[in-house]
Amino acid sequence: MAFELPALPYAFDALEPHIDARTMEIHHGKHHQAYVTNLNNAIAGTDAEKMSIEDICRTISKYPAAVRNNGGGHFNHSLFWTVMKPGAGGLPSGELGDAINAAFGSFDNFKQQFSNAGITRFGSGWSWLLVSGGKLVVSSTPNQDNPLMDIAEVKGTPVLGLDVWEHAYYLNYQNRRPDYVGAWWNLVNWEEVARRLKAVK
Ligand code: MN3
Repeated sequence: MAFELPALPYAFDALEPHIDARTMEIHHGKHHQAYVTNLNNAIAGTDAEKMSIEDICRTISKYPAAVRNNGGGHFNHSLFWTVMKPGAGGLPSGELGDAINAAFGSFDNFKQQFSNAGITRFGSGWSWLLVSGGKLVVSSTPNQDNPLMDIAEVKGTPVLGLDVWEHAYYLNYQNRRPDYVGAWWNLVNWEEVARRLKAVK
């Protein structure tokens, strides 16, 4: 079965003022849709058609660049939409909050490390909070790579991801990536991050 664009779990304008409606409309309806379409074209008639996007990512070194770029794009954006929510942000609580404090010393340390990973990523890419070898760590990947991929520098299961491609923020923030990253923390859906962390364990 072909991969499909997942519906956004909120309206295009729901994340304003932090992310504007026009950016969301183009990002979801054009960029993510293109990754899905191009992925389906790239795997047409191959065994990958029967695989999950996660399993494709885990064995990505066996595939051509079109699968790596578009399959990564599909997985990454599918995660990205769910880890944001209108009126969210604040501090993670419960087991997730404890795990972040244990791994990074404090929430502020984590936030700084994760933000820097995105701000200092040259060109396009992502910053991640992931479980790697049983530990919570921060990493960054170029382009549409992700930590599931067998070619990733830091491998593991991502529970939070931030898109720092210019298409994610340019209309509103132009060259001010740090402002976008700073505003994005007001949207983090910690319940979804906690759910993903629990699923890893
Ligand atoms: Mn994007």
